[in-house]
Amino acid sequence: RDLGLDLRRAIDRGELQLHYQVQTTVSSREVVGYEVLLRWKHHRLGYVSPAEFIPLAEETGTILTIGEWVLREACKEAASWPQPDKIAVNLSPVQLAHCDLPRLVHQILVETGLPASRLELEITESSIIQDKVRSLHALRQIRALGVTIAIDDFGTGYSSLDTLRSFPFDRIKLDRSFMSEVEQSAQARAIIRAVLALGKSLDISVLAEGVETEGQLKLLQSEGCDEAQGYHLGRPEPRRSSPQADAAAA
Ligand code: G
Ligand code: G
Ligand code: NA
Ligand code: MN
Repeated sequence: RDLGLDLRRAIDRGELQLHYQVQTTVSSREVVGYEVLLRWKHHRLGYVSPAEFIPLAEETGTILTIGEWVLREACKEAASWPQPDKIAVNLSPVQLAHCDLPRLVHQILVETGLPASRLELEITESSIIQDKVRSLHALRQIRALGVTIAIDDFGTGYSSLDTLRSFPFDRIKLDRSFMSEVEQSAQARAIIRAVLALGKSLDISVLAEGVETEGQLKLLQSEGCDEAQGYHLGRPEPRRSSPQADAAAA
């Protein structure tokens, strides 16, 4: 059967859902925002991983429709929250290459009433490399709206430093592969330290992804890392959940 066709119908069938994963400060675990993670509950197959259907959506072009839906739903949802937490939305390179993206982002912000400063867009290095001049132009226009831009999975691309030089990112998201090795590998620790120093000198905040243990969090704290995200702080969940609210309820 045709998964691509099913994906095109997924929005109308109500099979797409947004999950939210909390991002916190390292020192006091205050909420800094939530990353939106898309989930597809296929009517027969059950949950299909985004690692599987995002590439499919990119190949078929369906990602433009899906990406717009995600952005609109995420902004609508965040605008309804009692606290002005930030919402971070992943962007596909295909969306970035599409010329109407700055206009679409502007339109959705106006439509949903979400202040631009509460929206962050996460992009990977590879999405810039594909058509650099055009991508950077689009990113500058989006940033001029007051939306912040994070570079995702930092450290896994082949030209991280060149990317940082070309665009004034607001946040570096250090790839979770460094975190998984941090307690065993002096190299991983050295790289984290170097990225933190880089962030400080460029005045870009650094968020460590994939924090799964208290030990990893302690280590980040001793290295002076600002922010973190990972299963230890909160799993992606259908509704926004705050570690502080959980603590207060306990
Ligand atoms: O949530 P999970 O770890 O299964 O996500 C797998 C991959 O899918 C990650 O790389 C994540 O960035 C990506 N992803 C999740 N939600 C979205 C989305 O809304 N848009 C895009 N483009 N990618 C997403
Ligand atoms: O590529 P991106 O960083 O957007 O991917 C986010 C993905 O990472 C999501 O699929 C999410 O489910 C997953 N994720 C979030 N926190 C953790 C964690 O602590 N450990 C692992 N292994 N994956 C995580
Ligand atoms: Na991301
Ligand atoms: Mn990432």
